[in-house]
Amino acid sequence: MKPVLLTGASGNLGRALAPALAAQGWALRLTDILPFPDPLPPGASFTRADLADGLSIARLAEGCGAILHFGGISVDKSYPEVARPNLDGLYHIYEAARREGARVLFASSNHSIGFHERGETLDADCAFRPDSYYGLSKAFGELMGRLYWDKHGVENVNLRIGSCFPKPINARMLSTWLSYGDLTRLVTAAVTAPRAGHCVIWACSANPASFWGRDHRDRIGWAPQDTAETFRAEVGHIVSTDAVEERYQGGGYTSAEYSRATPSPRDPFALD
Ligand code: NAI
Ligand code: 15L
Repeated sequence: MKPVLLTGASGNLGRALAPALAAQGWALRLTDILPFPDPLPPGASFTRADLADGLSIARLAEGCGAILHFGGISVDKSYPEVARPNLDGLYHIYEAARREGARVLFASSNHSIGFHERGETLDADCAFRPDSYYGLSKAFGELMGRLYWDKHGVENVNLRIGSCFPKPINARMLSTWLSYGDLTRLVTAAVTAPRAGHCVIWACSANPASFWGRDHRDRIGWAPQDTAETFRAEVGHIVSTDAVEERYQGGGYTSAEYSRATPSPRDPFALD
């Protein structure tokens, strides 16, 4: 198996994935703008680099069979803060993948579709409804994957991650939670599947309260094994007092800096 490049290695998900994937015998190249805070897993190397530096990303990707792109701004921030790492950085990742013939796994987010209402069950081909500049950068990333597959045959698996934390911390996460174990199995399936093309996966555990329906998981042979339901008694009562936050799938990202005079009408045929 060729080496695998993992960006965002020093972040929460990178630090969970690095030892789990190394334990499977993968040769990992870890990178982040911040130092890697843990002992290096066996077979892994770490190089500090900025995603905005295309030459460094190109060098790091040399000879790699897959790029797990988890680096960048991971929360709601201003446009200038998001643009370089999440837009320019993504371009550097895709250019490197094109040169190397590598498959890209992109850590997309539910915030690319956050302004869909919670009562809807969405399929993966639903309209993008970003709830922030961050969510917009994730929609851009998924579309970058569409372009590079259609034009250059660069395979890419877009993991539209819900909430990936050790456990759910509020009622919304009973719908959106992804366990670290399910994430590791998802990444493994996405890298090792014989063919991926361009696909989009709702990256959440087997949550009965999920907002999400059909996607391309059968193509890579992944099915989640954990469920947020185990935590219902612990967190099911934890809701906010903000009507906008509670109405939309993206939660607090939708209500942040919300300045619309009247809420969007519920009628899907209204001019909203
Ligand atoms: P995180 O913020 O802990 O990790 C992101 C890492 O990217 C950080 O270590 C940071 O130093 C690095 N980074 C930021 N700017 C960079 C730059 N210019 N150059 C190089 N590295 C840079 O986020 P987390 O939770 O680990 O998420 C990982 C990925 O998964 C992110 O792309 C995030 O958007 C996505 N995601 C995570 C979700 C979650 O629930 N944890 C949900 C949806 C998406
Ligand atoms: C995300 O995209 C963020 O990276 C993460 O920090 C959480 O806010 C998550 O979405 C969520 O929606 O819970």
